This record gives sequence, C-alpha cells and structure tokens, in this order.
Amino acid sequence: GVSERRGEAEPARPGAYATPLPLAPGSVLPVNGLRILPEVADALAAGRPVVALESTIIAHGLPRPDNLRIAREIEGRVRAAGAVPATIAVVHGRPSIGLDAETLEFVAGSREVLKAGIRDLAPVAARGGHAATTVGATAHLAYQAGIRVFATGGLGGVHRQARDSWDESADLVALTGCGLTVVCSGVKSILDVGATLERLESLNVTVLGFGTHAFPGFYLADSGHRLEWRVDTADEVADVVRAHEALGLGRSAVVVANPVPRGDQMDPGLHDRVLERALAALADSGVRGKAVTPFLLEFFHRETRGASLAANIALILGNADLAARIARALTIT
Ligand code: PSU
Ligand code: MN
Repeated sequence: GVSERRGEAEPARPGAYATPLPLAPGSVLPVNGLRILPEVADALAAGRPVVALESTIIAHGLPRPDNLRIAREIEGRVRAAGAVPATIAVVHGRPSIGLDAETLEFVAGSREVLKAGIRDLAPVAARGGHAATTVGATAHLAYQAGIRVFATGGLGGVHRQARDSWDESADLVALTGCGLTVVCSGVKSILDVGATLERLESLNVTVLGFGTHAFPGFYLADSGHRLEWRVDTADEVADVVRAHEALGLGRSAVVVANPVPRGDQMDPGLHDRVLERALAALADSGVRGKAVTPFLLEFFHRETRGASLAANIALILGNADLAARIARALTIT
C-alpha cells in the first residue's frame, strides 16, 4: 500500500500519477536522464539567471496544504527578482529541473513522494519512482544542469545527538562536490550549530554572512556563532564566487548565510522551549535516519501553532530573493 509515513523509502507505484509528463518540446538533456523545463533550458542556454530550489522542504518540511501555496510563492519571489526558478525533484524516475504547475502540485500533495538524498537518486530513478530532493541531491542535480545559484531554508548538519547517533546530514559532504552558491538561513536550529560549523570548516566550505558576522539560526536571526566573512551586496557575493572559481575551487559550494529578518524571527524563548520538548519527543519516538528532520520540523510547526511556520516562510522567501539577485550579479561579467 501507499506509505503514510513520510520520508521512508518505499517503492513508488509507477503510473499512479495520471499525467504521463512527456518531454516538453525544446527540453535539453545535458546529462543523460535529466529533464529540463523548456523555460529553464532556454534561460541556461542564453546565460540568463536561474535559481535552483529544493523540494524536500515542500514535500517533507512544510505542513500541507500550505506547502503548495508556499512553493508557488518561493518561485514567484525568484521571478519578481528577475531570475527563472527551477524547482528540482524526481518524477517518474526522471530527475526534473524545473517543474510545471501540475508537477509542483503533485510533489506537494502526493504521499508517494519520497525524500531523496544523493544516495537515493539512482534507486528512485531505476524504479521510476517519485522523490523530493534534499539540499544535497538538489545541489547535485542543479550543478549537473549548469545552474549556479540555489536557494533553500536551512542546510542539514550535525544533529544534537550525533555523538551517539552519528547523524550528520549528507548535505555537508554534498557541498564539497557541487560548485554552486547556496543561499540559506544557516543550518536548522534543531541541530548542533557549533559542530556543524566545525564540520564546514573541515570540509573547506566557504561560508559568507550576508549583512552580518552572526551566523543565522534558521528560525532565529542569530545562532550565537560568529562568522569570519561578511558580505553586504549581491555583487560582493559574485566577486567572491568568481575568485573561488578562479582559484580552482569551483567544484565546491559557497554558502551564503542570510538571516531571517529580525521582525520575522521566532520568539527565542518559545524556540528554546519547543526545541527541548521536540528533542525529548524524538528520543521517545524511536524515529531515526532521514525521518528525524521531518519529525522535528513537524513538531515545531504543530506545537508553535504556526509561529515557526511564519518564520520559515519569511526566511525562505528572503533567500529566494537574494539568490535571484546573486544569479543576476553572476551573469554580468
Ligand atoms: N530546510 C528547511 N526545511 C527542510 C529542509 C531544509 O527549511 O525540510 C530539508 C532539506 O531538504 C535538507 C534536509 O537537505 O531537510 C536535511 O535532512 P537530513 O537532516 O535528513 O539530512
Ligand atoms: Mn540524518
């Protein structure tokens, strides 16, 4: 049967999605098997700005039915800032770069859409399944397609129980092999932020604070950790990215950490109280592996009655806007 448990690997029923999703005329396949929406392919071919967007936040990180509306708003924000959005997911086994309206609705609404990290891409593709892609998997596919900028909410990282569970998001290692600029609001505050920053240093990942030396705390503007590098404009980010590429570092990502606007952040006291309860509930639940992050995010959205959701929406929209401006700055040579 169809799994009601989100994020677990269960073979998808091929053909359950009525529309056959044929290759649209004009789609290009730069790498065998990638399906690129014509609008995105045209923009890439013409050197116009494109912003990759992930789909795990839509399918497994935001509550339904708000998630579909938010997914559309994220795309709208990229467009408003002058770039073409390319939301990425695997549909009918095809890694898809840019989703048409119908496919976006499917990804947001279907229980058959798994959560795929990089290591899940091949099995999902081989089985003709459907999957939302994590930051790591999205970055990989976007990089393959030639996209240079990617917006998300918060990166995965080192979980607080990692000393016992060894749970560190595969997003971190993915950043070492995908040469794009990743705009995020730091790493999710459910994580061990200090440990994650240490791992990013070990992995040689460049991290820039946007308008701040304070590393953002996802739902909170400031995680309490300091960053060495601060940039203040999209042009400055583009300068760093060009230097990064000129130095032969272009195979790894540059992370731009963009805080949620202060006025939109969660109340820090509420945040800390809910987090403590969320971690206790996690320990009691026996939830493991890739179901951990969706469990914690869902706990927050439910228990804060929308306060965490409001912050999440504000930060992702801000990141979409900044990513589009960076993509534009990068197209000016
Ligand atoms: N940021 C959000 N919401 C999310 C995620 C990030 O605002 O749902 C997702 C991303 O797809 C990220 C994933 O890659 O959580 C990390 O999961 P894990 O901890 O299992 O690696
Ligand atoms: Mn994990």
